[in-house]
Amino acid sequence: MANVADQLIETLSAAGVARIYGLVGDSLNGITDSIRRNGAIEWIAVRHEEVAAFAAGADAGLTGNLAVCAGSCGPGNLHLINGLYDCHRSRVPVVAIAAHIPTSEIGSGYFQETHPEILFKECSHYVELVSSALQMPRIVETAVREAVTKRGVAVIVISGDIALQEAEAQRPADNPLPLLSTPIAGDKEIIALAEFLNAGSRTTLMCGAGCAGAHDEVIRLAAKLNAPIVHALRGKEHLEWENPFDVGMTGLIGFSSGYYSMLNCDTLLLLGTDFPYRQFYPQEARIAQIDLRGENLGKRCRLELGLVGDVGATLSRLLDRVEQKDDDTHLQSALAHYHQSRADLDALSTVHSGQRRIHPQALARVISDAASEDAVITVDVGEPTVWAARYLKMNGKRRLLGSFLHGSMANAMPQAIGAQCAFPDRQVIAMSGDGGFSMLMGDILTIRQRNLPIKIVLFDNGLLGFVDIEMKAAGFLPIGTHLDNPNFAEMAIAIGIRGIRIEEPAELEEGIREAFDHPGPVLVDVLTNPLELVMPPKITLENARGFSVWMMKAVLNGQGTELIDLARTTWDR
Ligand SMILES: Cc1cc2nc3c(=O)[nH]c(=O)nc-3n(C[C@H](O)[C@H](O)[C@H](O)COP(=O)(O)OP(=O)(O)OC[C@H]3O[C@@H](n4cnc5c(N)ncnc54)[C@H](O)[C@@H]3O)c2cc1C
Ligand SMILES: Cc1ncc(C[n+]2csc(CCOP(=O)(O)OP(=O)(O)O)c2C)c(N)n1
Repeated sequence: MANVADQLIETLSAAGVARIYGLVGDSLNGITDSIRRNGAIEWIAVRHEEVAAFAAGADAGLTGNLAVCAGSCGPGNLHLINGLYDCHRSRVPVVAIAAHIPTSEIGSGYFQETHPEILFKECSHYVELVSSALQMPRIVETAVREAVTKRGVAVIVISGDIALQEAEAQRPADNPLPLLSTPIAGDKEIIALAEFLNAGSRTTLMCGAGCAGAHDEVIRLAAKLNAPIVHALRGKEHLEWENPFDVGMTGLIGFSSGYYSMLNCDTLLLLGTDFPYRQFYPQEARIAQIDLRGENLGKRCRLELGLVGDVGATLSRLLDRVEQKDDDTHLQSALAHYHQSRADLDALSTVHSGQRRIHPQALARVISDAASEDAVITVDVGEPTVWAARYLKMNGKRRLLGSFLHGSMANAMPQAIGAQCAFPDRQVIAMSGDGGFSMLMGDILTIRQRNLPIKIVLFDNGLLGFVDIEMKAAGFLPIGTHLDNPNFAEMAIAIGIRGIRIEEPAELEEGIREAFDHPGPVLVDVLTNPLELVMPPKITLENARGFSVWMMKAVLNGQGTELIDLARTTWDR
């Protein structure tokens, strides 16, 4: 006789779920037992539930399919929360199973009691308590549809005793997944946008994650408008490659060419981006935006025209209505500026004979050169995000994952676990900070236990580096940023996986290639120079005090030469 847990698992399986990431516990026993008996879904056991949530998020983000994670009651599901915030903010479809204390004890301050419906509220579209077998399978089907349609997290809260109750007769739907269609802006709106663009003379396109799959349409539009293409970080993997209009990323860790291309335009079109830092948007330009979500239109800057629709589908209908521009002065200035910025950054990534420290820029470049054609690269929050943004070459097949919206440390290794489980034959590389890696280090044991051939490359600078520079730039003396690290390569060997330590610049290329050629899991502990993200010039203690680095209009270019003035600046500054 089927029980409620069986219905849950059967419904998830019908929705195409292949794996559930989690950590067992008494309150989950009915569900894990059902997974064992059902056999269609694999249980991926991790050492920390936060890892389960990050891994599920990476799985969903890469495959585009629904992914699932699970935690036992109280502390077990509390541990999921940070990872679920990341999934929710990154808009990947994830269902979380939050097991709950026995129904008879709810409200009594019982052992491990929490109120998951409250706790998960902010990091989900849907969180519902199953308190009767009669609610099933509807609650699970609704959770699936919420996660997939709205893109984000849905949480099913279920007590162990309910999971074990006999199921009611209601059969789960054969396929609970909705068929999604592509929203396209209407004719009237497309004509308005064409008129808006035709009226501009110095147009810039600012592109984000919503341009996934729209590479060619965006390039064709740029060609018609002679428009430089700036990207936000999450747009990098979709647009930077095979793009003659690319002028780099904007933002604190971006290229100054990205910033100036936006500042110096008279017409700005935002495509599938929710780039959050308002100080980097131009004040004077006329701005239009295309986004799937109407609520995101004009959220970060003053908009003249906002269109709801899919970028690719909307642009393909717009293109014929846009006039070909002749004047390419704006584009050429932007490209020249970009090539200079690119050359300056590339110079920081070369290895010279006689160099004593390994520059993290060089490490990132070597990773990019050695990674396979379709590698999945995950990057930790902190300086690894900076090096990835600047030195990883994308090609339309590689994928780049980070905690770009939630900004949580320790994401890279957990996301690599999800990526490798979803794609066992693809190369998966985690670019980890020493702080980030050690935060959820326990799950290197999951990598060993499952023999996942992940390449962990540790940027071992002995520092919580990104915060160290933030403290200095804001006029504080660094405190609590020093890390007294062990030899992580020896630790990996003791754990039972390949460990490689790289201390000298001359060993860098060979060490990374050796690691990437190794068929199993590897940890490469690379001692990198801690002092790399030089502070922008001219920022005095006085004007910086009280502001975070994020509030400054500055680009940390590694040479201490970029301060973006608050005043309007021209190309020949
Ligand atoms: C340490 C650190 C430093 C960072 N520094 C920078 C920086 O300097 N520069 C930078 O750019 N970022 C930086 N980031 C990342 C930044 O915080 C944002 O996450 C990023 O800029 C958002 O990129 P996005 O706009 O492409 O993606 P999102 O914020 O995900 O926005 C995508 C938008 O596209 C819409 N959309 C999705 N699909 C479609 C579709 N098919 N059609 C139309 N619209 C669609 C969505 O509704 C959303 O509004 C940093 C992050 C970290 C952790
Ligand atoms: C969970 C969490 N705690 C704290 C922070 C603040 N923070 C952002 S980056 C960072 C330092 C990261 O250090 P590390 O992983 O060693 O990378 P590095 O910047 O040194 O390369 C910290 C503490 C955060 N983003 N997330």
